[in-house]
Amino acid sequence: MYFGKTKQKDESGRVPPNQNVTTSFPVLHAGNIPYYQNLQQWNLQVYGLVEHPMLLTFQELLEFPQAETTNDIHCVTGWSRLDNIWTGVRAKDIAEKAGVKEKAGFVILHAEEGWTSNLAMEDFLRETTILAHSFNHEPLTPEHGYPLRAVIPHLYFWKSAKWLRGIQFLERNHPGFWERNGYHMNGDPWKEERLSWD
Ligand SMILES: Nc1nc2c(c(=O)[nH]1)N[C@H]1C(S)=C(S)[C@@H](COP(=O)(O)O)O[C@H]1N2
Ligand SMILES: [Mo]
Repeated sequence: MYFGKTKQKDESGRVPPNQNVTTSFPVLHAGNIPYYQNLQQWNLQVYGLVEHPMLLTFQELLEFPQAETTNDIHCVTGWSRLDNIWTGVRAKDIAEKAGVKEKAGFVILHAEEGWTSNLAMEDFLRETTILAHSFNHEPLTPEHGYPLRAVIPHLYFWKSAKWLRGIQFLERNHPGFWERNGYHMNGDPWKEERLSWD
C-alpha cells in the first residue's frame, strides 16, 4: 500500500507536469499596476499586417460579440488554477475584423509600460483565446489586468498580457519581455516549455 502524497496532484489529467493546483489567485508581474480614473484615454490598438488597422475604445470592444469561457491557467512558477470564468472578446473576432494578412505568422501583445509577450498566430486564433474584461463575472481588478487582459489558457500564463493596449501582427517571431529574459518562445505547459534553453 502507498502512503505517500495525500494531495492528489493530477486532477484527472487536467494539470500539466510539475504544476500544483491553487485556489488562491496569485498576482505576478513586472512593473506597476495602472489605476485608471476612467477609460476616456484608454484604447486598444490593432495594427501591423492587417487590412484595417483599428484603434478601439472600450465601448467599441464591448460591441463585439461577447464570449464566456471557462478554463484552467498554468503559471510557469508552478501554480495552476482550475475553472476560471472569463468574459470578453474572442481574439479571432478581433483578427477577423482587422483583416489579418496572409503573411502574418506571429503576434505581439503590448501592455502598459512597454511590456510585451509574443505568440504564434495559431495560438492567438484559438477559439479559447480571449481578450477578457471580466473574471468570474466581475470586472477585472487592477492587479489582474483591468480593464482588459489576454487569456491564452493553453500556454503558460506569462503570455497572457495584463493591461493590454496593443495587438501587433508580424511576419516573424520576436521575443517579448520574458522571452528576452530566457523564457520559451512558445510556452506549452504540457511540454514544459519553460525556458528557451530547455
Ligand atoms: N502587462 C503584464 N502582463 C503580464 C505580466 C506582466 O509582468 N505584465 N506577467 C505575466 C505573468 S508572468 C503571469 S504568471 C500572469 C499573472 O497574472 P495574474 O497576476 O492575474 O495571476 O500575468 C502575465 N501578464
Ligand atoms: Mo508568471
